[in-house]
Amino acid sequence: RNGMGLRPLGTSAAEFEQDLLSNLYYRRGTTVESASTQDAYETLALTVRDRLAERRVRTAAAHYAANPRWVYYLSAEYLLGKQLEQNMLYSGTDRIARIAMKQLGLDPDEVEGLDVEPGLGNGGLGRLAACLLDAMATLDIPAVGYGIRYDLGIFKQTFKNGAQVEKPDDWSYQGNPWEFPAPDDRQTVFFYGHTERDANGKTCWIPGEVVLGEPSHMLVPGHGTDTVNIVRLWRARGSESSFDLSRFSAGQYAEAVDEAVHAENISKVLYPDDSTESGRELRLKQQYFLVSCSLRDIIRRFRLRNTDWSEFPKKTVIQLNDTHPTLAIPELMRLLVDEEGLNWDLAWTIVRQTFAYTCHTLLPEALETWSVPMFERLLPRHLEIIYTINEHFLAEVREAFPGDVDRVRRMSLIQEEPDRRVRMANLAVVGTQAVNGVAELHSELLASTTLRDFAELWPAKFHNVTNGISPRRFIKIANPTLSSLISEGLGGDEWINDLDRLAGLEALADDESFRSRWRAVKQANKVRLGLGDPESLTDVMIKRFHEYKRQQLKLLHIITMYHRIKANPGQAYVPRTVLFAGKAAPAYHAAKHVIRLINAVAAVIDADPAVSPYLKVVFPPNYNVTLGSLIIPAADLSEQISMAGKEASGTGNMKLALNGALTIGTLDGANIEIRDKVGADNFFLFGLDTPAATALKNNGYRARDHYDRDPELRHALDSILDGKFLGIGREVGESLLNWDEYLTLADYRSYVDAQDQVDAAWQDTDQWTRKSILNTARSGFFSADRTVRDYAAGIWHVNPVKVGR
Ligand code: 26V
Repeated sequence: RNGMGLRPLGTSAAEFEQDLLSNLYYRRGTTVESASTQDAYETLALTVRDRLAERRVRTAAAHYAANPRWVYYLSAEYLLGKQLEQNMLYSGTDRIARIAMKQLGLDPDEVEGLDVEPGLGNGGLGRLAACLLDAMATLDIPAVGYGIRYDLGIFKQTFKNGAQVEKPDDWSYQGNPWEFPAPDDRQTVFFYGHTERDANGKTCWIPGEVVLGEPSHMLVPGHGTDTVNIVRLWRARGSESSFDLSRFSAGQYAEAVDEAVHAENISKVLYPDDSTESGRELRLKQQYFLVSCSLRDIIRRFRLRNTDWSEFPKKTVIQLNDTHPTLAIPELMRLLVDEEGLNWDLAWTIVRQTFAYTCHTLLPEALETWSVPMFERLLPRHLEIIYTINEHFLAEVREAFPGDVDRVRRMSLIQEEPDRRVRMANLAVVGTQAVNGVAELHSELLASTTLRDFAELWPAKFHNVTNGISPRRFIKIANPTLSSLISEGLGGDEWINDLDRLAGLEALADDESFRSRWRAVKQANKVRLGLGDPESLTDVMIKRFHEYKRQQLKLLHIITMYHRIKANPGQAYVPRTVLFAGKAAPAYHAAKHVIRLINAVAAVIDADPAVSPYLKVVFPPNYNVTLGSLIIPAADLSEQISMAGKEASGTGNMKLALNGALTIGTLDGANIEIRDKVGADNFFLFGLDTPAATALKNNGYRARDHYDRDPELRHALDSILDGKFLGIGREVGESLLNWDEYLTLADYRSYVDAQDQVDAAWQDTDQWTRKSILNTARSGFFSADRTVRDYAAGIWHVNPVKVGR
């Protein structure tokens, strides 16, 4: 019996089968004879979930007893990926669950196929949040993730005539068996209204709208440990007072619920633009909704064991995932000063000690700012608080840099020209004890360019924490056959929680039979993926579409190969399958033109029998964690070709290297660290580095010079401009030739030459396999476990809490 006086759940297939039957009957109200596949799926999910529940209860008890320092991760986005497979692995039920299902006459693959991915994020930032939660649980760090439970996740991408068409992603219309509703912990959130000062000079906010935040949570189990943390997601609801009773009684039913429907819009949909600031009021409302609910919940939890506010920063660190949750800084000031009656200076000391900020970009257009009039209407008290923070802060700047008015203007929390806006990144730096970038180059560039003034004022505040990925999700689960081979090679599976142990594979890189098995696994993964010839070099570029990431450059290379094959049809070429996957923001027209052109080029090549034996371009729609997990294990070549200085880190680059793909890449983001680790011989480097790219732009870059000088480039661009690809892509060609913001043409020759080296290397099969093994063997550093240890030691100063029996 466990601590709850309950019979422990069985660990045999027979017991699992009994529990399936019982859950099917009591939770779904049906029997095996009449169950639908959906009934079977929900029942399986509940039966697996039950086996984590006991660990969750023990975790909560251990955390309560320890009253530890907590990490609270605030993020507007989480890309958790499908839950079923992961939870079967973490609960050790994968084998018995399948046996039990077969015993009941169910097809495990069909049943498991109904698991859906909650797409509550855009890309790298959202997936990083999920990987860090996984690693925190695995390392027994007491942590809670807070986010928004969007009704509609990232749109579903479809293609119509090769163009991206977005469809809504109603991911939970069947319900979500992984979620625990927690209605007792609901919170009240206020918007609009005005502020008033009472007789004692105390300020209070008289709000104009009330919305409820309803929490539910999903389990975040650790791997190989008993810890089960949670991620708590908030959903907006109209408050009772938002139902207009007089209208309801007068028979105007629909009108009576208008306000409630309006309130529920707050968590209706995820904003799908990553890296361009949208500035919409609803997005600011989402951000404040997340922050207000989460902070009240954090304080509620603090008060379970503590009374004294001075203890708060000792027991709490709140990590801000980019600037999206930065309103937490003025919100905590408001709670401490207006509601708790602390004096300003004490409150500010507490606030600054509590927060830390991770920046995920260098693109100036991605730095969030909010128009002051809009901000003031929605959050009048927060604007006053920001003004006061700014006054104190600018006094500090003036003291440190007397007479430097331009610096004061640049560092102000308020932009004055051309219009008045609140600068969220500045607020995030001022209100936190630590700021970090996500790769070494990125952190250096933050301190030397984007946030330079702040780094000069507070150099010790700036840190680097290089991103990492969950080895559970991205090799153990995504690539089971390679994982088995690795475990066999290393004589155990401890490497999954201790990724540096992959170094033990180095010796096997020279073992002929190990190499041939390694190749066979890659081959089988290509067959599983089912796109293109498994014998061909599988060349993948999988990421959001953005001009700075330069899918256009990959496309120019493909067109160049096409022309070479057309010109010399008799020759032997290295057969390639080029795989693109990724979404473009719905309003990002330039990126959508690139998507359309890729699909057109794919069709033209497919229809050309002289070329199609050597070259195939495939573009499966709707890239997400699930599709990525199928593609990554099948990849031979990883395209990481952003303009140097633009990609903060990249994490797909790490997933691909870990799965034995070789990288062709620029000296950007974490590519630099990948190359350092795997060795320059096992990485195809090309292109301008950041100083050279910056210098070129400053000295008046002319894309057309490259076009004029390089006949192959000219041929490729001309064919686009002449409409050779179904008449598609003129916008892409013209933008490259006339402007080329991201130096695509400047890097073209170096890129194509590097691709020729790729072809040459591929022809030496043994050498290629050796390099592939070495990529895996030397990728241990990119485990999210290492990333979390870096945060824990350098920024959070937290310790693990072991969950006892
Ligand atoms: C920005 C915005 C701007 C306002 C509209 C909505 C929205 C949504 C998301 C974002 C964040 C974009 C930043 C991002 O995803 N950065 C990526 O973070 C990865 C994890 O650190 C990193 O590997 C990628 O290099 C970086 O692009």
